[in-house]
Amino acid sequence: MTRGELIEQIKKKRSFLCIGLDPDLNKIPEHLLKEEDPIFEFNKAIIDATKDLAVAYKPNIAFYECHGARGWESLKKTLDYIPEDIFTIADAKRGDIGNTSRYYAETFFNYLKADSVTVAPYMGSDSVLPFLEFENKWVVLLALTSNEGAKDFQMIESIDGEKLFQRVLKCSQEWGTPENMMFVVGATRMEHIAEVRHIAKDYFFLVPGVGAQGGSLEEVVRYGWNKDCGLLVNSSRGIIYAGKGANFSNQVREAAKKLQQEMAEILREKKFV
Ligand code: OMP
Repeated sequence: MTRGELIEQIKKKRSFLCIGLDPDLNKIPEHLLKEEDPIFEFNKAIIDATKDLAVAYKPNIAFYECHGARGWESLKKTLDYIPEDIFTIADAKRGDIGNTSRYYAETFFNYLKADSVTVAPYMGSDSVLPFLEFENKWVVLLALTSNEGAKDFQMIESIDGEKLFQRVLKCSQEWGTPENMMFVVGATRMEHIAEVRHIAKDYFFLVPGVGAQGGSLEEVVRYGWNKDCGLLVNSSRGIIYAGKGANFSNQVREAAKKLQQEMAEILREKKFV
């Protein structure tokens, strides 16, 4: 998917919602456990209930890989099931020496056919560049993450006062462009999101941390908005586990709709739609 197509979807759906598909067999409704592929059935119900509200889905690979070959099968079926006009993010946080990264990229782009993959910048340019060689595919690069441990390395300052995440943001703009790279910026790091926007003006941010991790949509928009919206706000547990029992997908839809309506209001206020 191109950047223009993504912006078109945001306008059309009046939403910049990304739903995280992080299925946990201990949390999904019990009746699904009888199905041959409970994870796929769970995801399918969520996609059916929310596909008019979300502009992106983000399956986190950990929740599939832990089930071995069956998990990969569920992941592939899930990605194949997501409608073409919805942006897909394979949340795998990969990155390795060049030739290895190339095969990671083939896995997520050619085999799974995801639009994008999350990549860790730690190993530097040759670990990221192979992901950027695929037409209409995206790197979602970790810049400033939402977890507590983000401060351990990402906040380290060099002698001239530049923090590591700032260096990542500046340096990586020599590798990718706003057409094929986004940055992960956690919704729990509000004190820095404006700084990130200042360094990466035209880029989309994937913002996880709203919902279960306590981040605020309003603040994300206040500090992270750009002229093209520039935001994909993710919620995983806050949406996918909103419902219980046989009709769980009704409550899932309600939870997604609540966020989408807040987004629609913001887009209207910003005169974006
Ligand atoms: P919830 O906290 O359940 O909404 O899930 C957040 C999702 O975003 C999980 O799949 C995390 O792995 C992912 N995530 C973060 O929570 N923080 C980050 O800084 C980066 C990510 C990510 O790359 O998506």
